[in-house]
Amino acid sequence: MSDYRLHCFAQSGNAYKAALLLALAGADWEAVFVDYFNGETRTPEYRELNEMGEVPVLEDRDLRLSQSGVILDHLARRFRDFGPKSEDERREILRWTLWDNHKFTSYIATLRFLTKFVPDDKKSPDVIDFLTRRSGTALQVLDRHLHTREWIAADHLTTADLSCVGYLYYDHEFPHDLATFPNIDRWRQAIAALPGWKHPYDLMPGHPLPPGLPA
Ligand SMILES: N[C@@H](CCC(=O)N[C@@H](CS)C(=O)NCC(=O)O)C(=O)O
Repeated sequence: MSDYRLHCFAQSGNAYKAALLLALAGADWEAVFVDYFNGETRTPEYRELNEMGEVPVLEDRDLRLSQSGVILDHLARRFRDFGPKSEDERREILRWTLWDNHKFTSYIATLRFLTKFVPDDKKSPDVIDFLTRRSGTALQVLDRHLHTREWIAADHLTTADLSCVGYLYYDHEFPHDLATFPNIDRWRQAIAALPGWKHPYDLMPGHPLPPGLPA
């Protein structure tokens, strides 16, 4: 049995945040596939695993954690890497992780879901337009922040970077060209150059989706 079990699926950038940390840390972990696109997270069995009905869930022996931010915090303590080296860094990591969950991943993930996975006849152009503008503003915020610095919250890679980068390797799947955010582009390529890095579709199960589900 592996040290860590991560309930995940390939299209989940929130799960990727945790999977990427495990991969970069060289951890002994296994992916447990969640059949999200066939409704598994809405089943009573899955609600037993996570009352919030969300992916990811991490199992570490008897501990069962949900919320990627909590999982990242836990794993950073386990591996003594990716975490804060001072009180200032701890606050900065928390600040950017909260921002990511509220203003960055939330908009980009929802925008990508609507544009890539919802059938054309069910798409709402107004909602897509709103989310494109909100996520564009958030991308500008992060790009400006990275103008003068290599990493988001410290002078080394932290869980704040792993949280914010969660959806940014699916960039051909949402309507923003990341080349127009040069600091973000440089930073995400620096993460992709780290030993152990893999694209989410190569790190977690479930890609490509079977026929009949959105491509
Ligand atoms: N804030 C949560 C978001 C998790 C989340 O939204 N996960 C998606 C998959 S990427 C999900 O399971 N959604 C199911 C639902 O909202 O019903 C986290 O960071 O873990």
